[in-house]
Amino acid sequence: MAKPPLVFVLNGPNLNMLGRRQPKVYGRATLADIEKLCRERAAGLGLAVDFRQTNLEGELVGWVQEARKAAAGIVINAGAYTHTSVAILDALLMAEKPVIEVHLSNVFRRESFRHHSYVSPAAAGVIVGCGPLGYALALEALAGQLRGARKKAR
Ligand code: DHK
Repeated sequence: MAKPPLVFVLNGPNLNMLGRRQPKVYGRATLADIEKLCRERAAGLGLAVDFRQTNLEGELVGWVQEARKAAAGIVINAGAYTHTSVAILDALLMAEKPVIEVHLSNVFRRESFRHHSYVSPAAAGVIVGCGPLGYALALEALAGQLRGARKKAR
């Protein structure tokens, strides 16, 4: 049987603190809970998941570069780097893979500096404010993108 397409689920700074970090904004789920949710949803969609978190911008850039060869698509919550990182945008544009951007909180109800995303220009879709469910929705959206790409290739 063919291997399931691999999706990188990449998480940026401070997301390792979920569960303890401003629960009113980010909820009580931990990153381990979100990883479990992703693995379950991915299995149902016929996808494999490589789930990672880092507090370092350069490491995120490296992982996006790695995805260029190793992954079929990318789900990314770049945390605060969403609002600052041209380097992550450049890496995502170079990856030429379907990208879905996720944010747990509704960034548009928060400070204005969170309203701008450097990730969005490289994203096929953006999911904000749905909490951990947003990751499951992102995987569903990505599965749809990958199915579409396969149909076109036939
Ligand atoms: C996570 C962060 O760490 C923030 O810096 C973003 C995002 C929002 C989230 O909602 O998942 O502004």
